Amino acid sequence: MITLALSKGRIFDETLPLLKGAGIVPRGDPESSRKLILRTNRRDVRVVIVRATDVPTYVQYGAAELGVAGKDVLDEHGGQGLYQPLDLGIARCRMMVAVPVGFNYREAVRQGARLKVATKYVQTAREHFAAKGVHVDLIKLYGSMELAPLTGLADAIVDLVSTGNTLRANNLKAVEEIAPVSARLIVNQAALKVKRVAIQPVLDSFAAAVR
Ligand code: PRT
Ligand code: MG
Repeated sequence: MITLALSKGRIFDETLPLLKGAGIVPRGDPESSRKLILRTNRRDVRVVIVRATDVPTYVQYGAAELGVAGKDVLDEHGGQGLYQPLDLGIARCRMMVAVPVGFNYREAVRQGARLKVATKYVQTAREHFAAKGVHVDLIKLYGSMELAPLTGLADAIVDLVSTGNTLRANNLKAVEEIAPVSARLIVNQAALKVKRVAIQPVLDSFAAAVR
C-alpha cells in the first residue's frame, strides 16, 4: 500500500488533476466528507487528509510514503528524512514582507531600525533578515498576520501573497519578495529505498503529468 498525504483546500484541489494524469482517482471529496482516509481507484494507493503543516511530518516518519506540501511549509519543517524530487508548479504564490501603506520600510532599514515582524514563518523570516543584516524581533503567530501591524503588535509581517487582495483590504503593501512558492511532491527517504518498485512508477507518472 502507498499512502499519499494531502491537505484539503487548494493543495487537494490542484493535486487532483495531476493525480488523475497519473491514473489515480480518489474516492470521495474531503470538503464534503469527514473521512480522513480516502481510497482511490487503485487498491494499492490511498490518500490521507492532514493539516498542510503536518504533511512533511507524516512523510518524514513514514506514516505516508508520499505527500504534497508548499515550499513555505517545507522550509519551516526543515525537510529532514524527505526527498523533494518534483516541483509540481501548483498552489503558486510568493513569500513577501509587507508593511502598512504609510510605512517607509526602506528608510527604516537604511537607518538600521529594529523592526518587530509578525509571522507564521519564523525560520524563513529569520534567515531572510539575517542574510540582509536587518535587525528584527520575530513574533510567532498562527494566522491572520495582517492584523498585527494594524493593532501595533508589529511593524511588518512575513506572509504569502497570491492576488494581493488580502494586503490591499487591510491597507498593507508588499515591500520585498523573499521567495516564490509552489507545492512539491515529497517522498520518505527510507520508503523510496525499500518500496522503490511500488513508488517509482507513481513518481514517474507525476513527473509526466506535470509536463
Ligand atoms: O488555511 P489553513 O489554516 O487550514 O491551512 P493552511 O493555510 O496551512 O493551508 P492552505 O490550504 O490555506 O494553504 C496550503 C498551501 O497553499 C500553502 O502552504 C501555500 O504553499 C499555498 N498557497 C498558495 C497559499 C496561498 N497561495 C495563499 N494565498 N497559502 C495561503 N495563502 C493565504 C495567505 O497566507 C494570505 O492570508 O492567502 C492570503 C493571501 O491571498 P491573496 O490572494 O489575498 O494575496
Ligand atoms: Mg490558509
